[in-house]
Parts: sequence; structure tokens; C-alpha cells
Amino acid sequence: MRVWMQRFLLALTFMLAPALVEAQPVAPVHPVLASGDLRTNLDLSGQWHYSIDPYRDGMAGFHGGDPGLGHRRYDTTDVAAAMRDDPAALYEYDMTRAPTATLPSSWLTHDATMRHYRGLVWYQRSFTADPRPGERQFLRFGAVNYRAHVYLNGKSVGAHEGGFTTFAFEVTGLLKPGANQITVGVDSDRSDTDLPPPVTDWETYGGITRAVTLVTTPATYVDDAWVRLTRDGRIAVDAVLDGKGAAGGALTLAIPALGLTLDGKADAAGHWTARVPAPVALERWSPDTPRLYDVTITAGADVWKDRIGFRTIAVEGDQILLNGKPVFLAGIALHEEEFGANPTRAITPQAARALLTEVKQGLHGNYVRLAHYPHSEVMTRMADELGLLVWSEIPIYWRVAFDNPQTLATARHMLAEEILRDRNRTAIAIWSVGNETPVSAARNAFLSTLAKDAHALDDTRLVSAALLVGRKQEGGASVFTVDDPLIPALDVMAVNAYNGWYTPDKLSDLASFVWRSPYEKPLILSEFGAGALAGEHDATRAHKFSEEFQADYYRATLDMASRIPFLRGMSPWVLKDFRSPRRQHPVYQQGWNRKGLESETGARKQAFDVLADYYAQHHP
Ligand code: GCB
Repeated sequence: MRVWMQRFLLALTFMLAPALVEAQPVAPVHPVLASGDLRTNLDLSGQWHYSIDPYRDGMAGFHGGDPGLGHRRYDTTDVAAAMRDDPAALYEYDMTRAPTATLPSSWLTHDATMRHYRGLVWYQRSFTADPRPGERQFLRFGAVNYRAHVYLNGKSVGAHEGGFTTFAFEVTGLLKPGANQITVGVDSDRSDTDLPPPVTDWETYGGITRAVTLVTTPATYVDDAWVRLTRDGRIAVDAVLDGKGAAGGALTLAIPALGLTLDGKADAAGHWTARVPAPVALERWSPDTPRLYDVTITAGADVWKDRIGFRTIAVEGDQILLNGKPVFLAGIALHEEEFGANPTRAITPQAARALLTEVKQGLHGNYVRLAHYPHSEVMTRMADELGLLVWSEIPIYWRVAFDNPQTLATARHMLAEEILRDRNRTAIAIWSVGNETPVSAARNAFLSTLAKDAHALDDTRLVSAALLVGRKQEGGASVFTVDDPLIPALDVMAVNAYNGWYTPDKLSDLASFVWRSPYEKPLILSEFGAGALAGEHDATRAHKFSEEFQADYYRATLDMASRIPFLRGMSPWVLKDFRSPRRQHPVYQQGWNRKGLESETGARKQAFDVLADYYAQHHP
């Protein structure tokens, strides 16, 4: 192809890319079942049968089409009885005689050989239900990694994509009085067009990793509700009724501790919106005073409940304002992985409390980056309670298929699910739409669409993305210019920087680095870090993986950071060592990313105190 033609086509792609990606509709999230973890439910945690199916035999026949009778794991057939009664019967599965596992948990807990299994696993259990006329039932999943195919009593009730967001399917009418059978096909395999794509820097943890519950509601119920403090000082409620009585349904918001009740009526679509001036007695939530209020919305027979704090977060020039006052986000990043020698991504309230207490009390932090995907609602509720501001993100990580419209549709749906689940979590200050994604026209368009969606779904929080930063030599100095073309779509700029770890820079040179931006916006160092094996020492302090090198790396980087005039926060990488199949140095890593300030079991490395002292001194 001629050069001019190549250039012309390239220019055309640049011009068309935004239009192409934005043309995709966002798939609506329904049901939302907001704050569904607090609704009356039957917890389906416990023993489930499981069976691996690496060739997806239970999904399709060997020539395609539907799977045959002897292969359908989700059928209600009593396989043992069928084979006993008819000697000619042939079944190549029997879920009721398959081994059992305790759920929720990733499947590496079932059998050590499953740690790196990528593919389909079937899960099944039976449970007793007591559906009453006039009530509705929903199967709600905290998270299934990565795809879920859900069947109740042999019938498909839906499928879901995305390993970290909560989803629900209505099963009213399908649920029987007495014994019921639920089957879930969980497929952890991901392709280049999935989110995250196959290569990441953390362990996959395939499985049903968060709670499965059967939620019961009245015939008409509050499906979605969002109660918050607006930036202009009003308490706002938006609620959506679902069911026969939704149109024109009466609703009452109550916050008893504030003596606040507010009556209203849904419109023809079942939506209710109201605003009232915040009562003077309102105590604003902050990391120092993490005050939460019991909030209810009553609509006919339904009572929607949550515990919510009220605060504002905004940006003015290059400042971040919490409740109108400048705040520095003194934080740390963490993965959804509990302390322990063999973590399984089991985030119980105790596990969440242990992690976040290290941030709050150990490091004197006021902020956490929950990387690189929406963490369990157990974690975000704990952040509300303990008083830690949160950066929450979806797994748009590294090499994403930015030019693929289906990938964008998945990302938008994931972002909507994340925001609709967590809009009432006061702690969340920032929605992030991507991590370390190389600049291209398709990427810029993709991420700006997500930033726009985030602002549209939630106008009370800030939007950011963890970006890469360019470096140039000017005179003798290294100059870092934060000028990613995505920045106009963001409220807060954020960059990951690993100078002195991934680059040959001398630690003593970091203080001379110059940071600039053509934008007047706050900057967060969303990552910096260095690896160290707990207990590994080096008197020369020069060797990587020694605690001394990591501690000196922190001293040098914090010194550099304090010279960035528009720096308003940081979340160094990372609180504790976490599993990563990419990290296979046989002495120092053994399958762990060692950039933790603590080992996997919580042993503090020297750098922990360096950061803790820095926060105590500079951001008390
Ligand atoms: C990064 C990634 C993070 C990695 C980290 C590292 O920039 O965002 O997921 O784990 O670097 O350790 O290299």
C-alpha cells in the first residue's frame, strides 16, 4: 500500500474510532437488587458438588448443538436411579455422586491441582425453599469468575460475564416449594477480548468466589436506590420500584437518627427522585469520623435498608476536597487476597478488617486503592465502617481489545454493575476506568466512553484512570510530563511509576526528577513499589529483593513525591505480597509478587515503617 494511502486510512481510523465505539448501547442492569446483601435471604453457602469439564461436554454435543441427555449436568435426572432402572441407559456424569466443595471459594481450595485450571467447572446443590404466593425470588451471586451459566431445576435462568461484579436472576415461578436444584457452570477461561484479558499480574482464582443467596422480596419492591449528600448540601434519593405496583407507588425515605422522613410517589416508570436540605444535625462522614446512618425506604410491603454515610468529594483546581476541605489521599493498593500462607480470595468480614486495619492503624492511611477489579462488598462496607476512602476499578488492564465493540459493551456493563452495587458506599471516592493502557485512538475513545458513563451514573464522585507517563531529558534533568490524551475526560490524574525498580535509575537521582502537567488537576501516584522477600537482608542495601533496598526505594520515591507540586495522593504498590503466576524467581518469588510492605502472612518489612512514618509526619 502506498504511504499516503496508509496515512489516509490511519487518519480515517482515528476519526471513526470514537464514533464506532460510542455507538454501542449499554446493556441495562436488571434486576439491580441494590443493597441486596442486606435483604432477607437464604444463604446457599456450604457443600456443593463439583465436576470439571475441560472440553465443555455439558455445554454442547461433540458436533455442536445441544448436549445429549447423558451429558447435561444441569438436568434434574436422578442419574444413579436412571442407570439402575435401565441397564441400557448411558450417562457420562453424575453430579450427586461427584466430590463436594465448600462454597463460596475459588476452586483451588477443592484440589491443589486446580490452581491453574482454566475452563469449565460445574457446581450443583439442592436446597429447600418455601416460596409464598405474592412474593418474588432472585438468585443473587456476589461474583463468579469469569462466566456463569445458571440453571434452576433443569432450566436456564441466565448467564453472566465478568468475574467481580454482583448479578441476580429472577426465579419467581421456577422455584418450587420443597426441594430445588441449582446448577452453575463456571468458566474461568478468558480470551483477548475479555476483561481482564488472559495476561495479568495476579492469580485468576476461578470459581464461585463470593456468596450465592436466594433473595425474597414482595411483588413490588425497591430494586434500586441511591441515597447521598449532593455537592450543594442536600440529601438526595433516587429509587426505582419494580413490580405491578411500581407506577405511582408510594415511598417513604427515613433516616431515624436525623429525624428525617420524606414521602413521595413514583412516576409512571416507577422512579422516585427527591432532594431535601441536609439537616443541621448531620455529621459528615470522613476517615476521622466514619459516621454511618441507618436508612430505609418503605414502599408498600417492601422495606429497603442500608447503612450510609454522607460526605462530599470534589475537585477544585489541583485540589481534592473532602467535605469542602483539601485532603491528601494517604493510601496503599491491595488485591482481593486475604492474609495467610495460602490465600484463596475468601474475603470474610474478619479478613477485610485485618487488611484494612493495617492500612488505617498500621500505616496511618486514610485511603485504599482496591486493585484491579471491584472487590467484594464485604470489603467496601468495611471501608465505610473503618473510615478509608476508596479507589474502585474495573479490570481494564494492560492489553485490552480496545477496538472491539463487544469488549466495550462488556466494559460498560461491568462499570454499570460496579457503580449500581456500590453507589451507596460512602467510602468510595474515585471510580477508575483503566490501568496502564497504552495510548491509541481506540483506547482513548473506549476509556472516554467509560469515563462519561461513570459521570452519568454517579455525579458525586471523581473519575480517574491509572496512566503511564512519558519521560524526556531536558538539559541534565529527567522530566515527567503527565499529558495523557485521556486526561480531559478525568477529574483526577493518576500515574504508575517504578523508577529505580523497573528502570536502571539510581535511587539517589529520583529527587531531581521534574514533574509537570499542562492540566490543572490533582495527581495521584496510583502505584510505585519495589519487591523484597521478608527476612532477606543485604548490608550493602543495593540488591533487589532485600528489605533494605525496598526501604531505601520508598525513602527515595517519597522524597521525589513530596516535590511534585500537584500531588494529592498516593497508593504505593502494595500492602501485602500476593500470588502472581508471572513471578517465578525460585528464591525470591515462588509465584508471589513481592512488592508487599508485608509478607503474605503479615510480617512487616522495613519499608512498612518508612511509609507509616511518612504518613504520620506529613499527612497526620
Ligand atoms: C503495575 C500493575 C500491577 C503490577 C505491578 C508490578 O504497574 O498495575 O498490577 O502488579 O505493576 O508489580 O509490576
